[in-house]
Amino acid sequence: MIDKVLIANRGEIALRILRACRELGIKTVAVHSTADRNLKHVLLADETVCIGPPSSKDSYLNMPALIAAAEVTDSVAIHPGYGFLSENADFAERVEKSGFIFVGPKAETIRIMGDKVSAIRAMKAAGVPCVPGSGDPLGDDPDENRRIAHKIGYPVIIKASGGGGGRGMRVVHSDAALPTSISVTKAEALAAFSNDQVYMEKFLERPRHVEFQVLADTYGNVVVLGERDCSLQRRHQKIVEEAPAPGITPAMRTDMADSITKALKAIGYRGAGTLEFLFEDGNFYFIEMNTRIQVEHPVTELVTGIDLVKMQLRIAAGEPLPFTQADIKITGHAIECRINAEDPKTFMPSPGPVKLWHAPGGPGIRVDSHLYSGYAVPPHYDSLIAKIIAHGEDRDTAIARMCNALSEMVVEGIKTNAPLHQEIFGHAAFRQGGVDIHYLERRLGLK
Ligand code: MV4
Repeated sequence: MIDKVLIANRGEIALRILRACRELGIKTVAVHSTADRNLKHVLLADETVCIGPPSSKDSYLNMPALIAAAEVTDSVAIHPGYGFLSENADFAERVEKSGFIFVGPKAETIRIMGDKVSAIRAMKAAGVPCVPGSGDPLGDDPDENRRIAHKIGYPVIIKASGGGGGRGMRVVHSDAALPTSISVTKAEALAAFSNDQVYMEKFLERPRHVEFQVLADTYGNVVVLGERDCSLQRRHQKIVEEAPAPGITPAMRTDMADSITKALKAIGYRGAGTLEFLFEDGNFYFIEMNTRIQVEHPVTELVTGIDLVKMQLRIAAGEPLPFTQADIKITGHAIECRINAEDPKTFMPSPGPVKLWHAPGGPGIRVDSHLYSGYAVPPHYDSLIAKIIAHGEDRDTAIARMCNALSEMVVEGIKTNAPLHQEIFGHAAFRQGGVDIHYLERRLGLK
């Protein structure tokens, strides 16, 4: 096993990684900004290194500081968590060139998936269903672009190849709007991602967001751990996620697992990953792949019984997967609520000292949080302070347990979005299951 892991992240995921390391007997190095000296995982780690001032750019995104911290602590591997440098191919490359193990796929794979045109090309070539689209990047000929749009049929969506996660996209409804939409998206893409490549897809009007979790080892073994429904979102920020996705049949799940496995073997994928699909009228359409552990990984852990973060570390250590696809069973239903330090009505961040924190508990409740009474939520980073995850034999049981948990939880001193969650769990459409990606914004009267 790996002797020592440097955790290149903060907050709840850094604590999650530290816990996985401890279970595996791996020593931990916590790196932190000057604003994060009192983070729970920093207080628990075997060693700590301050890597810079509060601004992420100078600390958690500071590659030389992270590599130097790995060097001075004799770390063997670096776990990037999610966000920050987790999907930065240059970072993965520098980590490996410096002689450390990057807990994730090869830099080359991260690069392919970071470029959405090449990601779609790789998946399509292996038979994964994709959205009807241009396939190739769009050129400068307006007549040719109009022909592509007609073949696809309006409405279409122009997306930046270097984008993803909702950044750099524009919906187009007519020939008249097409040339300007393409040139504006290209200009924005160049400014935001230093890459002006854009592509075109059919715009799906009311899809659900359903994503599949995968694990692959370094020996070509791939396992698909079912799917999650992450449709409940606002401004591309997920709020509630669940597994399995309502209405997805075992036959659909098996079909998807077959084509995903084939594709990931073809590209030599390694580690944990997530393939994002839009799901509409009974069909899946691949849109992008995330090459990191995701915020919502616990719902998959609860329905499969597999510890994804421990598996990431074991794969990085060169162990083969200890199970096959036939061993994977989906048991019951799990739902996650993301608790953010924010105003539940205005969504404005609400950092500050936590006067009191009572975590919920009871049957089927898991809490992933770095909060403690007396901790001050800094204003510099993401506002996620806790994930409440409820598991039960069926969806109704998971919902009932979540409602108990939300009503038990106490956070005093800062505002949280817990009241928004309470409201959502009262909605008949949510309780029914299978709402689309626009449901929450429609329901909040934001659209
Ligand atoms: C789309 C789409 C409709 N049609 N692509 C937004 C985030 C990025 N991952 C892809 N996104 C979308 N791509 C086609 N062809 C609608 C969205 C979309 C969305 C997708 C998933 C979750 C939330 C979303 C919110 C708005 C738009």
